[in-house]
Amino acid sequence: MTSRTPATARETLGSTFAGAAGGGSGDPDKARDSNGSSGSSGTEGPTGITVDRHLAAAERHASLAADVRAGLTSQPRELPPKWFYDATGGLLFDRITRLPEYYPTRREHAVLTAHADEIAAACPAATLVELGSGTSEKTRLLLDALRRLGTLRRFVPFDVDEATLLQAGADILRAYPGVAVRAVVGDFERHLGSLPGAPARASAASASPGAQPAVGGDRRLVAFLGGTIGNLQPAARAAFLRAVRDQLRDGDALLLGADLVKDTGRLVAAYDDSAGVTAAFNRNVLSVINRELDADFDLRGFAHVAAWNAEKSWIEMRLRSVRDQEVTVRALDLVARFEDGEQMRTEISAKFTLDGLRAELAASGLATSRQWTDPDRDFSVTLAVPD
Ligand code: AVJ
Repeated sequence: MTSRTPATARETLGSTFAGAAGGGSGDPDKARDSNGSSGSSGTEGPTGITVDRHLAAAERHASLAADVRAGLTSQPRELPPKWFYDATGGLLFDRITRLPEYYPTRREHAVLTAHADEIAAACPAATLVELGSGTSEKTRLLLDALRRLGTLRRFVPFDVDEATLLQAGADILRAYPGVAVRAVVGDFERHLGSLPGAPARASAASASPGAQPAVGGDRRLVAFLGGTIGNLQPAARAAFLRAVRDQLRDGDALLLGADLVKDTGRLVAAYDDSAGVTAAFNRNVLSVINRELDADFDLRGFAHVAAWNAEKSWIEMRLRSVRDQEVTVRALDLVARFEDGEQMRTEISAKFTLDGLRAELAASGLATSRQWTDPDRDFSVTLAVPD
């Protein structure tokens, strides 16, 4: 794909992905300004996929370089989890979701299967936004419910990985004729302000966030599923939730999937499966760095570690150097020496309580309207609205 700088690039892939009902070239979105700040119109027609890029390839590369430099030169060393997800990482994560030990995906699926119609009734949205959408599989349960209700008009998948987005968007377009797909390539910690139909907050609404009513067909349901919120540290979670809240108007809602605290043995097993898929997923971040930054990590030189941090209430994944070794990252002109036994953290996955979630949401200006779990109380889904 073309990479354009610096802000948003938009492209309508009408000819490639034209929907059955659309004819492919008449998307009124195409004429809008690149920040999507013209608000939602009542006339948007179903067409192909529109792509908003907030993260051009060059910027993504610079961001990876900065993260790796900071992570390898700090003590203890640490890499952020967002770089797991290249094509291989995406496939490995897909395999993780089907592992017997990895319960979150199945449990969340069960919650959404049981309660999608209630969710849709509570927020009869025209637009479903999905943050960190990946392959958008669970999304279909929500799309189906909104379609049954007759309110669904638009799907907005939001992800860092453009290839995944386009694939998922094309699948949805085929399965839901008449629904417009507007994909957003971005980092949900940085580019939330550019959701389609977002209020022009900078000028107007800072004094009364949430005060702009989401009239009728404009209503948005913003889903953040899978427990990905657990990848963020508490301060980053608060900032993220506040940023979401600032995008929500009256009538809009956030649907948050979050994993719950449980037996430590089950938690650790979910991140250290017997087939070694999670270990391969963990080491894959080293392959990404090797390829993108011309580094020479030997993947056999690092062992997978999963540990429960009770004080912080999160699972930590780490990579442990199995010998003294030296790694060169040529693109950064950096040599990193690892001691035998040294551990580098690669992910946190926080686990929550139902009360704790409600309190965190409230602290960010979000009132919980409904909260569901699976029968075993393994995983939670919370619906929250601007307070
Ligand atoms: C995609 C962030 C929800 O934290 O459970 C799975 C990622 N890491 N196994 C999680 C993951 C190891 C996953 N999230």
